[in-house]
Amino acid sequence: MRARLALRQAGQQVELREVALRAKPAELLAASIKGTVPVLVLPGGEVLEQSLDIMRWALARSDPQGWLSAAPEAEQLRWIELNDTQFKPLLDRYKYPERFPEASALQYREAACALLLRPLDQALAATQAWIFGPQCSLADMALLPFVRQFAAVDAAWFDAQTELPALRNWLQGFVDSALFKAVMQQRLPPWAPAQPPVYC
Ligand SMILES: N[C@@H](CCC(=O)N[C@@H](CS)C(=O)NCC(=O)O)C(=O)O
Repeated sequence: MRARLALRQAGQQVELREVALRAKPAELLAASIKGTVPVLVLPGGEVLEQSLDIMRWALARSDPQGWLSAAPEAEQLRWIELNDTQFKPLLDRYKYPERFPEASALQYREAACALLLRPLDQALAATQAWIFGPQCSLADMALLPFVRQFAAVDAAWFDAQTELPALRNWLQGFVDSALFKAVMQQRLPPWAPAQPPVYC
């Protein structure tokens, strides 16, 4: 999702190949043995295997709203690293507590709130807009898809969280945005070798 958001924001057209993770095509594994998505194969043969690298590649080519320059890179990376290395594992545990029986879903949810969502709400309350100020940043777009997933685990609970008003507002703005809607609308069936190319 975040790679797709950045590609679209940057107006970079790439061929999209949807992957069913239960049936990874040989072409995916040939490009990237890691077998995770997303993977971007560049015309020169270089392969980008991390969503964040794809975001940066796209925005380095065109960044019409200045996501990269909205805040110093180190400050943006602090939020992104917290999300990717600590919040994402808690999100997985909150989503699938049966796979992680060491704690309960509610304990994982509380840990995720304490780690990321409350600090994020405070940052957003201070700016009344995006994480760093009036301008959307790479960090906002790198985090939003994960916060959206978190909210969706128990939407009724999330919507009742009056202690996270700025965060809820930020998420709602994203869900309502033309960029998010455009990416969501282009949902594809899994790619097969004979399929004609589909571009974003
Ligand atoms: N750090 C990687 C994480 C990628 C990742 O874990 N992707 C998941 C899907 S969202 C995946 O491909 N998992 C492989 C699998 O479930 O077999 C990135 O952001 O690109």
